Order: sequence, then structure tokens, then C-alpha cells
Amino acid sequence: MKRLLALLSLAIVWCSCTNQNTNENSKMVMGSPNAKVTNVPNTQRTIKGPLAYAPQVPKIQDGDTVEVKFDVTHKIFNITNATPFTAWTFGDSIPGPVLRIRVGQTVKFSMTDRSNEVAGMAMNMEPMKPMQHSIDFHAAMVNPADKYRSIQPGETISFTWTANYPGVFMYHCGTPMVLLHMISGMIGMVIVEPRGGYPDKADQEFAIVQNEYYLKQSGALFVPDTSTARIKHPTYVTFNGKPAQYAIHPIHVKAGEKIRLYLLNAGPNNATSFHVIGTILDKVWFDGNPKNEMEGMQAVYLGPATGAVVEFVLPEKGKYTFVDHSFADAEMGAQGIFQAD
Ligand SMILES: [Cu+2]
Repeated sequence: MKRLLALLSLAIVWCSCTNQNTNENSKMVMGSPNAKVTNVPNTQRTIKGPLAYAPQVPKIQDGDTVEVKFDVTHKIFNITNATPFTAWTFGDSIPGPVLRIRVGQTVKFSMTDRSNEVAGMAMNMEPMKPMQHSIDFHAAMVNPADKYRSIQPGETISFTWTANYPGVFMYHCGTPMVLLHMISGMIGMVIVEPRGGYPDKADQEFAIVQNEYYLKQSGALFVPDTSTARIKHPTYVTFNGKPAQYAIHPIHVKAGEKIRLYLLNAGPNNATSFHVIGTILDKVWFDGNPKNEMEGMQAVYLGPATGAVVEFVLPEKGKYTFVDHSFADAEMGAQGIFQAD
């Protein structure tokens, strides 16, 4: 009898779990109307939507639909003051702007390929010539042949997608050679919060995208080097596009407060082992989904195109270095400092 009751209660638990999953799945939105491509550029060059440049984290926008716009540009981007780079960007920056939405929100996205708008000396350099680009949102569930197709210089692509899963996701250009487009800077982060927001509140939050650069010099400029990228020998490994920038200009926080980081390893090739010297990661939501919760971690190991939300406290005033604990990467620039005041 006891065994029967135990089996019965197990069955009830199983049923309720299954029902819950079915309900969640029934809210999912699969696919969306066909993308539109026109030869009319977006009227303004500025980014639009719940976007911010890392380490800043944008605010969620209310509503079922959010309009999001950023364009592709070719420009000289100073990786360091001594490293002017022929970059291909989303929203004029490496990484591209951070987008923040909620599960259930539909993104109405548009993007112009402005690679034909380069002016000045650099326009004659091979990497700066107009070319096709595209965007691939890992947070979306849509037909890639339609939404992630390449557009021509001067064209604008528009499509919608709906966020089904919470997480810290990547977006990138998917135009061949994808490796070249990614090492040229075409990477960025999407934060998708759970429907009701994350389970707890943080006092301060920051976005950190790790990426590798593979460079060779060409005259006064630096250009992407696919030969070292293919054998995974980076020139720099960075947090938010510039080597050791937060070692030079630390991020100021308060001792004792709960800090939340949205982490993304954009790669394109190497893993990262993110660690903060002097504390322990209280909570880790692997890939940014609270259902993937881990606790009390010394580091979080993220392969390329993997994210996490991590929360921790810096126990007392001081300087806390954060690194990719694969120390070759830290030496190549994947290091920074939290200054706890
Ligand atoms: Cu591209």
C-alpha cells in the first residue's frame, strides 16, 4: 500500500511538471513573417530600442513589442591607442550594443548595411570596401535562410522575432567567412529576462563580452588576420572590446552590495574561465537561465557562444581583479578591476 501511494504521488508530481512544461511551451512563438529587404537606408544612424553599450546594461522596455534598430558600419576602431583597426561593427562599436528584453516580447528589428558609407583615407583599404553583412540572433527561433540572410551594401533588412527562453545570448554576423566577420568585430549580447524578471534583485549590474582579436599590421593600421584565427592564436583577448581597459580604468562598485554580471563569451574560438580574485560567485545561472542554477562557484567556464548571469559580493573595500583564469588570455588582455569603495 505504501509503495502504491509513493508511486501515485510520483505520478502526480510528474503530471504537474509535464503540464507546466506544456503550458510554457504553448506560449512559445515559433517563426515569424518573412523578412523584408529594401534598398532604403534607415533614416537615422543612431541606435534605437532597449540598447546600451557594455558595461552598461539597458533598461527593459514595457510592452509586447519593442522596436530595435542598429546598423552595420565599417570604421577605424581603436582597440588600443596604438592599434587602430579596420573594424566591421554593429552600432558603431565592438562589441555591438547590448539588447535587453523579456521572454514573450517581440523584437521588431531593422538594420542597414552602411559599409558603403566609409569616408576618408581608409575607404581604399581592402577590409573597408563595401560588402555584404547579416545578423544571427541566438535568442531567436526563426528560419535562418530567411532572417539571417546577407544583404548588400545600402540595403536594409527588417524582421521580427519573439523571445522564448531567458538567457544571455549572442548575436553575430553570419556572412561567410563567418570567422572573418566575427574577428572584425561583428558580435554582441542579448539579455532575455524571464517573464517575471530574474528571481532576485541586484544592487549593481554590468555586461561583459569577452572576445579575441587576431591582427596583422597593414601600413599604419591593423587588419584582421584569418591565418592566426584559424590556428587560434589571438593577438588580444578582451572584455568589451579593449584589452585590459578595466585594469586601466577600474569599474567602481560598493563593498558588500550584490553585483550581477551578464557574461558572454563571444569567442569566436576559445573558452573562458571567468573568475573574480577575492570572492566566490554566489550564484551562477548558466547561459543566463535561472533554471540552470549553480552555487558557490570559483569560476564559470564558458565555451564560445555561451553566456551566464553571475552574482557575487565583494566582501570589503579594495581592488578585486577579474580575469579569464586561462592566464594566457588574461595576459593578452582579459583582465580588469572592480574597485570596491
Ligand atoms: Cu558581416
